[in-house]
Amino acid sequence: MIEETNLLLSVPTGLLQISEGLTPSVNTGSKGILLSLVIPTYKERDNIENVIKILTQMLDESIPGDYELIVVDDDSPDRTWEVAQSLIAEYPQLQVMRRQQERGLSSAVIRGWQVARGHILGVIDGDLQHPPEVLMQLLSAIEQGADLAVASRHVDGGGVSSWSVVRRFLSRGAQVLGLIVLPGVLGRVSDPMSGYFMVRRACVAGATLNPIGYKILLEVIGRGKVREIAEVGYVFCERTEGESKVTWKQYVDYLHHLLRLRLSTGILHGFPIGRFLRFGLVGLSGVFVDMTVLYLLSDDSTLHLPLTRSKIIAGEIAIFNNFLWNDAWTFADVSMQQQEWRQRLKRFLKFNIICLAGLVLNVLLLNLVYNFLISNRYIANLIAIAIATIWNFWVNLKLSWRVTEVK
Ligand SMILES: Nc1nc2c(ncn2[C@@H]2O[C@H](COP(=O)(O)OP(=O)(O)O)[C@@H](O)[C@H]2O)c(=O)[nH]1
Ligand SMILES: [Mg+2]
Repeated sequence: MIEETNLLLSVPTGLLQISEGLTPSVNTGSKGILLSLVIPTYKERDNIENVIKILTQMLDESIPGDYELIVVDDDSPDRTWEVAQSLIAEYPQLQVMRRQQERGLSSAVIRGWQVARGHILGVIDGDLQHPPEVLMQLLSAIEQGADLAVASRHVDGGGVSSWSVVRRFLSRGAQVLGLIVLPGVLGRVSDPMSGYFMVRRACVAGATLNPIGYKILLEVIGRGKVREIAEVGYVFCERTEGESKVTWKQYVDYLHHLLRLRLSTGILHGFPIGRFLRFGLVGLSGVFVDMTVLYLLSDDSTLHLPLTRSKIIAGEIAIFNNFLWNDAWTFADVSMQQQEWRQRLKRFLKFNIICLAGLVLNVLLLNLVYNFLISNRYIANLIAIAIATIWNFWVNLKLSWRVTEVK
């Protein structure tokens, strides 16, 4: 028999929006806690008890009383919600929501967060494919300052146990496609398809999230206010009970989701426009440095060195000039976190290589544009410079001054 205290959570309706404040929960009447972990389930009858048991053991050891587990079940025909509900007596941190009107993984997670009381909101699959041990690493990454901590299959210590070649290919293909459509979102993490992460409530509160699709992380990064991201490697385990709900529909939903995010967040969303302008100004200063050094070295009235030699020296000094300014100004926030001498040198070498590649690109583009598009060499050169600058900027942003330093 189910006691009165073991009632199901009522399902929020209306917009998929998470509140800023930790208003006392209608169901429990108590105030805020550290962590709310949502476990979305659909036909996980044979897994749910184990999941709850393992998570409770771990969390009771590290943050006793300061967490809650929220199972959000979509009215599974195998009555997962009922099994979960029967566990509440034994696991007082557990709450269960049974949704009968809505379906879908993303909206399940959001509905769970809507009733959550935690300052940190998390999600973990209910099938034990997400190793619970990683949970504490995610939590400590947030406690150390990250806004979002993502369990990733694509950083050190990460992987998939035994996925078929087809599924690996589809997963990576989806990621590459997403990178093209939404670089500002998918480019920020190594595993944007991860369904195992934690985020500070403050970063997603107020945003209206979208229910489409399987990939709630994309919504969080795309619509939330997430600055620092930490990643923790994990191996996606084999399922031992139940089966995956991923079908072709999820891939179609994913495309739909990408396009919706793209359209609703605007073409420049995620593009660091201020940084790009600073980068452009620094580039301009480099032109003056280059010109001045070239004059000092090669002019008849000065040192009168051969032109090529002078230009190589002038170019390299300009690159050095640009690096110093970019490191101290354009990307100051990033370099401040990586001040070691070795790290600076590494950035400089990367910057140097990328700029040289940019020069090659510049020459190629100039030829292409001039020969095939516009027969005015100065306009052609401007176009080539513009494209090479964007390339230089973007690659340096991603490689030399990584905004998301992988922890
Ligand atoms: N509430 C809810 N949970 C879902 C739904 N689809 C999948 N899940 C749960 O989401 C988690 C991941 O789903 P799964 O099918 O294992 O995906 P896979 O691990 O990528 O193969 C599991 O805990 C599922 O039970 C859904 O439509 N609603
Ligand atoms: Mg799974």
